[in-house]
Amino acid sequence: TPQDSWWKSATAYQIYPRSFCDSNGDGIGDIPGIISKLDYLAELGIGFIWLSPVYRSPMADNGYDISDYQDIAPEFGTREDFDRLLAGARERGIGIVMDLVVNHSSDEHPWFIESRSSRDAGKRDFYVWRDPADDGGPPNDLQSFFGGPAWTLDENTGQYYLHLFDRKQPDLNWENPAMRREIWKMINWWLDRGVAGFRMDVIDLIAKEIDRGIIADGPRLHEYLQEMHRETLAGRDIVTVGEAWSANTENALLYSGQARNELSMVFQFEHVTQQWDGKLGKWKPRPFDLAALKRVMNKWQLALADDGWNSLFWGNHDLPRAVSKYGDDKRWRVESAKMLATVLHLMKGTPYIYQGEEFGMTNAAFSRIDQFKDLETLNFYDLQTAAGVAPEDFIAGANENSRDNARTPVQWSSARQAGFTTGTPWIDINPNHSEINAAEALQDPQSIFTHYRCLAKLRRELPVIVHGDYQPWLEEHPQVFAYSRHLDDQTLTVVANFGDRELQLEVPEAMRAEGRGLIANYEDRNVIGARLSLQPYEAFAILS
Ligand code: TEU
Ligand code: CA
Repeated sequence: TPQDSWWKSATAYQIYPRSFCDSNGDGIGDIPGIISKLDYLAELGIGFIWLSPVYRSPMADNGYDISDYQDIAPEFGTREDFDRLLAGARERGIGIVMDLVVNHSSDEHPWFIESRSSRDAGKRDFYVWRDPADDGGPPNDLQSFFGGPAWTLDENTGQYYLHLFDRKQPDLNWENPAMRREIWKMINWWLDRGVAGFRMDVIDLIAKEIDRGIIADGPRLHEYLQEMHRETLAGRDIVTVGEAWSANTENALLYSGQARNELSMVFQFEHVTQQWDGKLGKWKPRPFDLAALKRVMNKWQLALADDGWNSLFWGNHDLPRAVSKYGDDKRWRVESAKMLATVLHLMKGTPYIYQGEEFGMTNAAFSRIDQFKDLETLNFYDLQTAAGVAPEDFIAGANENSRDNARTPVQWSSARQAGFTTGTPWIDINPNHSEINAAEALQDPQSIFTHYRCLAKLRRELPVIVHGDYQPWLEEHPQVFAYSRHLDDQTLTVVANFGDRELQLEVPEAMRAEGRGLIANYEDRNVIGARLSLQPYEAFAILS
C-alpha cells in the first residue's frame, strides 16, 4: 500500500560526486570512486542515494547546468560506469535517485543553441525570451539568485533570455507543451534504466509567470507536476522529492498529499532561512535560537501528520555542515553530532544524510577568498564588498554559510589528501582530516558513524519511527528538544540537550516514561522521571 512505501522506512544519503571519491587522481570525485564506496554505504544501512548531477555539463555550477540529460560528464565517468553503479547499488539493496534539473539547462545544451540561433527557430520557445526595455536594458529589474541581473542580452537576436541562476543556466519555458514532452521522454528514459526516483531541483520555480512578477509557486505548478506524474511516474514504485524553498505547510500538502499524484515529499527550508539576516541573507547569519527552530520543526511534523510526507535534513551541498551549524564542532563535536542525528532521524519523515555528516565532518575554515570555488560565494563577495561590506566580514559570513562548506572533499582517512585523491583536489581539503575521517569512525564502536548506522537500523525495524504520530514537549524551552511518537500501544520518547551546559529539567508528567533504552550518546537510559539531569549535548530515546 502507499502507506507502506519503501522510502518511508529508508534512510537516504546524498552524494555530491565532485567531492566524494576520486578514482583516477585528477582531483575530481567520480562514479568509479562512488562504486568503490558502495560497501561502506551498505554498512551504514542506507536505502537510497540521492546523486547530485552527473550529467554532461560545462560545470559552471558543478553540474546543475546540464548540456546533455542522457549522458554522463566525462570527468565523472561513462554510461557504462553509471550502469555498473546502478547494478552494484541494486545488489546491495540501494536505489539510485537522480537529480532532475529541469528549471533550466546549460546554455550549451543543443536546445538552447537552437533556441538562440534565430527568433523563429523551432525551439525558440523552449526558453524565455523578452524584448529589451525602452532604454535597451533588461525587460525588468529581476535579480538572479546568484547575484546580478536575471536577464542576459543575446546580441544575435536582440532579445534577452531569462536565467534565475547563472547566465550559463537559461530557464526552460514550461508553458511550452513541446518542451514538457521532451522532459517526460527524458524522465522515462532514466526510469526505464532502473533508477529509483528523482530529486527535483528548484521545482517550485518551473511555473513562473515572469511578466506578472511571479517566480516561485506559480499558478500552473501543480498542473505541471500532475502532468509529469501521469506521463512518467504513475504506476512505478519510485521516490520523488522536490526542492522547494518557497514550500510552506499548506502547499506541502499539495505537493505530497496521497491523492494528489504529484511527489512523495518536498525539501522545505523554513528552518534554514529563519536563521538568515533580513537584508544580507545567509552572509550574515542570525544567532542560533532553539525555540524558533523547534517551532518550525514541530509545525511541519504536525502539519503532515495525516497526509503528505516530510523530508528530514540538517544539511546538503548548498548548506553548512550540520555539526558546525547546529552543534559544537570543536569541544563537543562527537556528542553534538550524535545528538543532532538522534533528534532528526527519530522524527516522522525520510531522513537524508549528507556525505561526511555520518562521521561528523565540519565546515571549511577558509581565510582567503581564492580558496572558495562556488560561483554564488564569489559573485556575492564582489557585490557586497563593492557595496561597502569589509572583505573579512564577508569571509566570516561565508565561513558560516557558504555552499563550499559542504563541498570540501570527503575525508576517508588520515592519509595525504584524506584518501580522497592521489592528485591535487579541486578544492582544499579540511586539515582536520587527520582526526576526523571515515577510517577512524569505522573502527570505533562509539563513533558518530556507529550512531547513524544504529538509527538507520531502528527505522527499518520499528514502525513507530516510520508511522507513529508526533507529540512535542517543552516547546518554549531554550535548550531542550523533546518529543514522543506513538503507534498502537508503543511510545517512543526522545530527549535532547541542545547546549554545552549540563542542565536540570523538571519533566511534565505526561512526558515521563520508562522502558527500553534504544539509543544514547552518553550512558544508556531507560527512565524519564520527574527530574532529569542532562549532560552537554546529551540525547537519548526510550521505547515504552
Ligand atoms: O539550489 C537552489 C537554490 O535556490 C540555491 O542555489 C540557493 O539559492 C542557495 O543555496 C541559497 O543561497 C539548487 C541546487 O541545490 C543548487 O546547487 C543549484 O546551484 C541551484 O539549484 C541551481 O540549479
Ligand atoms: Ca576523478
